Amino acid sequence: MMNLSLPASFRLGGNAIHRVIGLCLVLILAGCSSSSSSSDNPAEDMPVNPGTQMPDDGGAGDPPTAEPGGSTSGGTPTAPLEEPSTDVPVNVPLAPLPNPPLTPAPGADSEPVRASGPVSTVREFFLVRNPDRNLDDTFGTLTDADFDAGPLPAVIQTPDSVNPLTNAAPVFENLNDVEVFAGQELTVVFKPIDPDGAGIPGLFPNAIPAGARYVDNFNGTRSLIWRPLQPQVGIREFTITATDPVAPFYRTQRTIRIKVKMPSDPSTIVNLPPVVNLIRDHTVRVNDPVVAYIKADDQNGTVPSLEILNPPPGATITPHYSDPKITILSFVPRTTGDIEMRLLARDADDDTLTGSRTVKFEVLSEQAFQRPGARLRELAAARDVLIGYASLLGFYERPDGALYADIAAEEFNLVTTENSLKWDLVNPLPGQYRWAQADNLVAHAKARRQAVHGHTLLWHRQLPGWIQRTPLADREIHMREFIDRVLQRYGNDIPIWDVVNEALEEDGTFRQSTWFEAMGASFIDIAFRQARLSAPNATLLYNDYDVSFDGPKADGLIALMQSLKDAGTPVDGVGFQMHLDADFDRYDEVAGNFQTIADMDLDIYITEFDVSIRAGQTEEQQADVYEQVLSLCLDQPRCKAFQTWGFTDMYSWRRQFNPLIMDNRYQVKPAYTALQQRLSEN
Ligand code: 9MR
Repeated sequence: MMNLSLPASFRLGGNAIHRVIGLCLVLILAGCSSSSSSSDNPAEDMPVNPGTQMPDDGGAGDPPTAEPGGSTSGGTPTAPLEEPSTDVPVNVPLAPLPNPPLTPAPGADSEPVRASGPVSTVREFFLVRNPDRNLDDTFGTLTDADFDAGPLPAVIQTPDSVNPLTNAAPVFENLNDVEVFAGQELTVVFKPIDPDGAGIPGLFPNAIPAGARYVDNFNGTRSLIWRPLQPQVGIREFTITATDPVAPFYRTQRTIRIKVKMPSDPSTIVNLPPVVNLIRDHTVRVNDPVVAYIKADDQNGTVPSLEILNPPPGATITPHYSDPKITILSFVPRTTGDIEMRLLARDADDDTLTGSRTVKFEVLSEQAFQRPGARLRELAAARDVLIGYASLLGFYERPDGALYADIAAEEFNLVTTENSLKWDLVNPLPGQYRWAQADNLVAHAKARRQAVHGHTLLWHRQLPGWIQRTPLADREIHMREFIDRVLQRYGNDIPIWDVVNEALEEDGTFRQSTWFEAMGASFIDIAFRQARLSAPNATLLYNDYDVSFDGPKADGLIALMQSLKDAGTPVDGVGFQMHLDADFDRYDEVAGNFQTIADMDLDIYITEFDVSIRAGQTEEQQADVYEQVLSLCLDQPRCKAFQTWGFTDMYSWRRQFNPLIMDNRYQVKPAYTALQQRLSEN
């Protein structure tokens, strides 16, 4: 294999597990700054202010069906490869994928079936759902033998700028694996120490077990407090990272194992009252079919019964096709006004234990949703720019699904798969595929003449547990097989793809990830090459956040794109996510960075635009940011699309900051009018 010697600073040296390697421009221009001044970091693993930057879904992320993603908790660390590749290959054709494949290709048993259950909307085609199968992820789960083998060693990440001889990595005091009986409360205290005495190391956890609390003790330590119940019996891992007080990207990661055992007397486990989930208040349109998925949950693992105390007239109640905890209520509101319902879940073992919730559906007339002026997609088409939104997973199973689908189709000519193509959803277990959500979205887009933007083939998040537990040496093939299978299915229907998402850290260095630790930076090149092979005509993008305005991350992006171009990697453009706040004003920097990317002969897509309204900020400020950034796109010939990350605040991942162009009741905000006006101007 022929390798190009890239500028030294782009080359990846040493063991990728133990080093965070900077990009050339970052090192040269920015001195490998470790600052992280992001305004809005949509990714999870921020070192500086752990805990404050977690993505806030506002409940928008989960599908209402019983098709949750796989575990995203860290898996069993595998032995690092001897020396990960340090060069990006140049114009090297990829070797054929192995035959037989490493994991089985999607088969007939993965094919979606026609949906039998009720849905809110979609008249143009038959909806499909995933086949009803048991998808328990036991692949590679931990055994007693793993637990008995003793604690895992620390993993230390050392940036180039740190000399371990003069600055020692943080250590954890008295941290061990633990055992607990279900029903008992467990407290694990994490005490990080800086051996140099330069201060108290920062701490951030990976994934916190459901029902556990991770608390700050305000003395430099944090605690994990957890009372596991029956469903949690087994062995799991909890990973925590300490950051050096002087160099925050100098990190020590420890993974502890927690063994949850069943007590000899199960009645010692507290029986918690059930709760009513999935459903909340909604605004709907008169005469639309409404379906409401209502889930009765019990943390003890039993299935509660559900009573709907005052259902709307003519409502039908249907069990869910595969999840016994979900009940589907369907009705068509024939008059405007409010509908209020009381929902009561009753414990299966003790019928005095109940949980309840009252929900209100506001039924408005058709006129209440009419918007003045021309639709955004008509205006955008006249400007030769695509206008897009990210579509909610399973929108057709939400109470307001009909309204959602109609407004989205009226306003946008491009739609991004917000969650429906993420790996944990599509391929939760080796050889098992769930295509229904994406199939439905693609069919809907076709029927409404929208192009689809595929998001995202490769990311460090929303990965199923099984892929994180695979040996490093196998990951390149797993990655290529996944890309190929998704593109084989959708390559003809989806013309634009985010091939690699968020490979850079805030300081412009490569992010430690399932992919980077196995292949070094060459995973990016390999992913693009595979994508080109599998979908030769698609537009292939690298997508990231906090790269539109100046800073080490933008420098890192530019260095990365230049290196990819130099290496002949088939990349066609950059997706600028742009999750901003309403006080944003760095437009000159954005225009400059757009131009730099355009000068590299790359297209520009504004992929995940939204503008949070923080304390003291106004909808007018928000509208101004929408207008200014749209202007930058219209003024830049290489800018092909302006895409917002959703369109109604109701389903925004940052719902509490109302970042989108319509409010929770589908009423237009000043930001909508600003886009309309700007698109109408010359
Ligand atoms: O909006 C998405 C949210 O519903 C998901 O729960 C979340 C899961 O990680 O991902 C959100 O979308 C992210 C996108 O895939 C990549 N860029 C950042 C977006 C916001 O977190």
